[in-house]
Amino acid sequence: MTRIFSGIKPTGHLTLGNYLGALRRWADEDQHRAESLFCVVDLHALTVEHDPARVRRLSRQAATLLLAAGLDPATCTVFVQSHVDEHARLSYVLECVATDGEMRRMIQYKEKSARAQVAGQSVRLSLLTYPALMAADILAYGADEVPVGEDQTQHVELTRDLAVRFNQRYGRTFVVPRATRPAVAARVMDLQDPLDKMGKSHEATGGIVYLLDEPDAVARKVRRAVTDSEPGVSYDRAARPGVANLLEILAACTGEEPEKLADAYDGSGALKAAVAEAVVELLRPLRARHAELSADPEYVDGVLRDGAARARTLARPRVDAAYAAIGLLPA
Ligand code: AQP
Repeated sequence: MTRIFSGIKPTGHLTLGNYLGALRRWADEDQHRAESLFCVVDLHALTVEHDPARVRRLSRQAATLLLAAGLDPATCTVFVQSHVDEHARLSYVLECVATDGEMRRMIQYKEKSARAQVAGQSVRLSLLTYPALMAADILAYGADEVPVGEDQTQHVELTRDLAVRFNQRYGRTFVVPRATRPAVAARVMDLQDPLDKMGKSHEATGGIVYLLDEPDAVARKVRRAVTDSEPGVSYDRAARPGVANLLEILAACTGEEPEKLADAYDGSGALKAAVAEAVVELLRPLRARHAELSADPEYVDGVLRDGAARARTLARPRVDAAYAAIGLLPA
């Protein structure tokens, strides 16, 4: 049976980008068609400046949102990365397979290290080595598929390279995984800066729709979305990125094609009103379920405990095999 692994980083409140690019597909499709593991990758949240209490809070909130989005612990495995030691164990071995040049080529490293420098912060070594840990997350489970938004494709490509290289040098140990992307909304853009992706850790929040935003806040952010001075509505990502982003969000909410939707609106005001309504309705059940689950933290903790136990059982033999293959004496 196909195995799927994917994760979400508790570096901020989850956004509409995270939902349309990842969570929704995990819940509606992936968990039903494959043996799936979904993880709150909290170790990755330590690669940038962070407040420990906030990371703890956001980790629980992310896990609760995964369940609110429809992940069913009876159907898939939901857990927290730091609860399963195999991720960190394998990460070191993969750092011994990866090269410095490969890590420095990663776009996220370039963007986030530049942002840290502008903010006068030092760049953590773990920001550079983060893709090795991400590769370990995936390879430990023998995942065939990794459903991700567009921004994570490069990291999955690197994971493939590391798996192939390890297998060639030390004997076949890892499944070589592939990234799968959603048909639309693989890259939801910031409503205030449609050339930049909607990212949960960005400081300017005016163009970011958070999953737990009040409906009024969602509508306000959409109404204030930056578009352009062209009359009418047309779908052209390069020439009209703001309008295209709104059309793609609406397409993801309604299941229609962005090109077709463009014909249905004669101005950006009407388009924004439709997007605001569609997003508010999309998020309504998610918010309601999140409120119910938040009132029962013991249930969420129990799901995470059971999930980690199952994940450990799946990961340990493969990580032990990698240790043996690379030349480490069995304990
Ligand atoms: N804007 C986006 N559009 C579509 N998909 C997106 N994803 C993230 N942003 C968008 C997808 O969500 C999943 C989880 O992402 P992550 O937690 O691993 O972090 P990220 O990819 O680095 O995204 P963020 O939200 O922007 O976090 P920060 O600001 O901390 O870097 C992934 O499948 C991702 O592709």
